[in-house]
Amino acid sequence: MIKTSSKASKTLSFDEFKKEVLNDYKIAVTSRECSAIGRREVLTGKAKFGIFGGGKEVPQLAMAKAFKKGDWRSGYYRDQTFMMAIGEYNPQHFFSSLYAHPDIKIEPFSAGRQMNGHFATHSLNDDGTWKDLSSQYNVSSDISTTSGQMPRLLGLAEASSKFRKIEALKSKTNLSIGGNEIAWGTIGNASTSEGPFFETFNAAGVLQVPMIISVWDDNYGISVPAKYQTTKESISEILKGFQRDENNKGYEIFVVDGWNYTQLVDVYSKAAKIAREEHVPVLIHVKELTQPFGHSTSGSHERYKNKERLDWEREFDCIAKMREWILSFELEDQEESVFKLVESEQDLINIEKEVKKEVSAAKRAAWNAYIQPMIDERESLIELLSSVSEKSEHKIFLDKLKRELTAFDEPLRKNILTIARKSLIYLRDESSEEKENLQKWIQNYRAIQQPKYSSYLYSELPTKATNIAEIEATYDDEEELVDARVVLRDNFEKILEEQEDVLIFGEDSGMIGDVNQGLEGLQKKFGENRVYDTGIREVSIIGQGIGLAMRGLRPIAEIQYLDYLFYATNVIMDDLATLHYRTFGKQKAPLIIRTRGHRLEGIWHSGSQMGAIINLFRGIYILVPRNMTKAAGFYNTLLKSDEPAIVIENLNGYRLKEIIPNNLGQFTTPIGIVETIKDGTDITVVSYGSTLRMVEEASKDLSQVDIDVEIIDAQSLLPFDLNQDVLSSIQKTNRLVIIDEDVPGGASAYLMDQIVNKQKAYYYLDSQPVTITAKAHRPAYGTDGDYFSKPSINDIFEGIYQVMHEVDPVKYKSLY
Ligand SMILES: Cc1ncc(C[n+]2csc(CCOP(=O)(O)OP(=O)(O)O)c2C)c(N)n1
Ligand SMILES: [Mg+2]
Repeated sequence: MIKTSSKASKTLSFDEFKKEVLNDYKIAVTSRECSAIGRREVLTGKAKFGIFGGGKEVPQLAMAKAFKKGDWRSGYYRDQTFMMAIGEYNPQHFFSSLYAHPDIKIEPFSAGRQMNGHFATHSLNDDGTWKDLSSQYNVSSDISTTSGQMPRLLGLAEASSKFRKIEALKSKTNLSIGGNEIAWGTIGNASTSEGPFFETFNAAGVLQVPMIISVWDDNYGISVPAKYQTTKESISEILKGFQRDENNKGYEIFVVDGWNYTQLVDVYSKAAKIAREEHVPVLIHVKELTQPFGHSTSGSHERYKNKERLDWEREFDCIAKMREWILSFELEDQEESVFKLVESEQDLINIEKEVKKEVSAAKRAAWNAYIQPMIDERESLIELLSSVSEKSEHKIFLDKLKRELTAFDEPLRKNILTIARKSLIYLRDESSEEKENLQKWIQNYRAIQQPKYSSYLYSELPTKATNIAEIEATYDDEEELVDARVVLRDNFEKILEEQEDVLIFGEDSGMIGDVNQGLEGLQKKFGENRVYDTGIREVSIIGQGIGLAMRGLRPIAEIQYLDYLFYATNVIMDDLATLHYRTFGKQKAPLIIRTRGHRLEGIWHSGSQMGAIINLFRGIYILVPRNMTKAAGFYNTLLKSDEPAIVIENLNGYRLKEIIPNNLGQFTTPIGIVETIKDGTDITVVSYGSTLRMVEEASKDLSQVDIDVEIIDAQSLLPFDLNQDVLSSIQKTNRLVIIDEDVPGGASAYLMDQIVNKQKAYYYLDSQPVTITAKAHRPAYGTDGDYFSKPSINDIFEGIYQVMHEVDPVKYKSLY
């Protein structure tokens, strides 16, 4: 593997300098050759899609020189040269990812789960513990949404600031050496038009964190030129107001041409010094880049670039310019001897020829490694089909299937399995040992293949959150009733005392201790580095949390109200929820998102959109505690494990009274376990959050009319009821009502599917299962708005009564 040394700042002997430059040139040419051959692989059908780093090679060599072990990158799909230059990527990896090889050892970024150009390194050992992140290069896993890499970058940078400022963290040297690490962002010029870029940019200026953003500016975003993307057509021009000066902290801003190797090396070395030593954010606007192969394999840039631009791109191609520079380089010393980087052009031609051979060999090796196992698997199926067809009445059809399978020169698993599964249709009323072998083969094959595509959505380790057993809250003999927010506050206090890596932040979380005072006084006690205010910027609050968590800290990021979580949908859904899955379990971000919702009033503060949350955020635990003791227990559980979660506290529960436990910080609420809060015999009612209190109220009225409901608190929507306790309840009552305040078809439909289909409660139901939900519209404001929008106690009573009326219309006479 080729690798740059990172000695740019040292004076090199000429020989060393020459070696480094030629090695850099070789990396750039290797990267370009990969792009060219990669494009061909797609156009000839061996790969589905390709997006490459052509035209951006030279600045990435410079960035790689300044990038040290312990540093982090959060970038995008153009960075293949950087990845090669730091030694984390080679041509065989390149082709393996193009083919989507589903083996993490061969395609180390995502085991083929992501399209090519989405880079990552491994942060975790096989047992889930952190690797020594300080002594390795760290690349946070890329996502495809343009600028989606920015919010996380903020947290990756902020972590250095925390490791530098918080004394107790200084011993965690596997995570950081005194906060000396830089978080490096890369982004395309056009993607700077996105909100997450501007939000992150401003936040990093406020926080003064060691972050360097490189903008690779090729003047286009696919076909759309800068004049439609950026005011004044220049991101550095419009961000000038962020430049620091004597009076104000801010950014250091550099502008450099992307084809100027020596200037780039110089700028990157200066930028790194500023960020690393002073913890000042830096923008490097890298201009005059090109895109020699167009945006991706989906189209050709000749469609939207005129001849003048195409000519310019050929002339200013960064590798062509670097080549010119190498050829023209001459250095005279005092004795007037002349030093050259190459004797003649032939030296470079030799490098270029060697690269072509190497890349071509790597491509063949990657393809063979990808295809050979499938050819072997096909052979074993053909054998099985042959033996089964000999004894079958449907030999003609089975032989046809066999011929179809043989006809695939390069079979995929889809082809193999499709034929295998079809064959069972012909064999459905036959029995033979050969058929049994075939059935076993199919089941075994699926059991081996499916996890390659479906594993690691959540942790699969013994430490996973759902394995943390319940520890019940315990109470003094003289029970003390307090405002429920005090339970939370005192529990957070215990957490902060006991776990020095926990950081809590959000809008109004610091000085006033959150809008409901669940953090009251904690900033004072633990300092501004542990409990702190942020700007109003939900997207980057979550990004901040992701980055901090990826670097081994335990952030609790607060989103003030549930409805504002949706500002951060992209970053939660695309980044946080997929991180573990998309890295095949090699990276994690155990971020806890704290928010408050349920039963708020009005269109903008409904706090009810649970259906959206559970469907968009698979990969994150979604917890809906009914009171603050349960909520505190969830925080305790989550901090004993290492997975991301959203905890939704009840907004209208903070001032209700709860008894303060005497084992704060210790008791846990189990994840994925429901709780039966009232036993009953007639009907099982499943609900969660604030609605439960109304269900409890309604159940009193129902008992007056001789209806005895069993009430189950779901508590945890993702995952739901791992022990199938709801099923046991329905086996007793034979009836089910699900109640929530989401829209019809929202979380109640999910619960219905879980209970009736997954748990198979339909076997035990004697009445139609019913959902009682809010209206389909956003809730109107005010008491009456709420009454007519969300389920009321009357609605709950009548909904349950109606089920019993249908069972026994004589006993439970119609109300209307
Ligand atoms: C949120 C989002 N919108 C649109 C796209 C589709 N898309 C992918 S790349 C791209 C252009 C990006 O241009 P630029 O940031 O300049 O990067 P370049 O490809 O030029 O290096 C677009 C529109 C996307 N991936 N994500
Ligand atoms: Mg661009």
